[in-house]
Amino acid sequence: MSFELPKLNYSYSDLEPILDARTMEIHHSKHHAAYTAKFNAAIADANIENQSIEEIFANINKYPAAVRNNGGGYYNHNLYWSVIAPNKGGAPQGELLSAIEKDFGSFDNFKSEFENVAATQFGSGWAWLVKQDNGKLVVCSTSNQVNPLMCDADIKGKPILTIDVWEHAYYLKYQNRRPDFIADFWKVINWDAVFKLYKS
Ligand code: MN3
Repeated sequence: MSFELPKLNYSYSDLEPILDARTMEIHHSKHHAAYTAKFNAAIADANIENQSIEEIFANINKYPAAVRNNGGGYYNHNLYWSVIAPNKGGAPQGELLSAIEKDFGSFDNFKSEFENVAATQFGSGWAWLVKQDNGKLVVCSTSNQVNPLMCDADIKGKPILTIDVWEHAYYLKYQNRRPDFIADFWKVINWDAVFKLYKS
C-alpha cells in the first residue's frame, strides 16, 4: 500500500491572511509532498508496506529513522490540514467545550497552555491537543516529526488538534514572531473537525 498526498478542502489562498497562499503552496505541494514520497520509499525499504500507519507508529522504535521522520511528516500534516478551514475559529461548543473546561478549568486556560507549549517548543516541532486512552484531554509538544501515536512519545494518545511550529509553517509572513502566528492560528481552527476526531 502506498500513501497519497491528500487534496485540500480549500484553496491555497483561502486561509489568508493568517496562512498566506505562498506558504500554503510550498508547505503542501513541496514539504508535505516530499514527506509523502520519502515515507513510501522508507516503508518499502523496511518491508512494512502492508501495515497501517497506526501500526507503524506503534512500533516506530524498531524502524529506521527515515520511517519516523517521513511517516510523522506525512501524518502530522494530514492532521494539520484537516483541523483548519476558512471562515472558522471561535470556540468549541457543547460536549467538546465541556471536556476542555473539565480538564483545563476553562477554554482560556486551555488556550494559554496550548500557546505556551507551542511557543516554547525548542526548534522544529508540533503542539498538540491529545485525547488520552482514559478520555482525558492534555496538551503537549513534540520535536521534529514525532507525534503522540508513536510508542516512545512522552505523552501518548489520539491527537485531535495540532499546530505546525516548524519555521516553514509561518516564516514568510511572521518571520521570527512564532507567538504572533500561534495567536492568529485560533482564527482558522475548524472546531467541527476537532470534535469529529474527539468522538471518533
Ligand atoms: Mn510543516
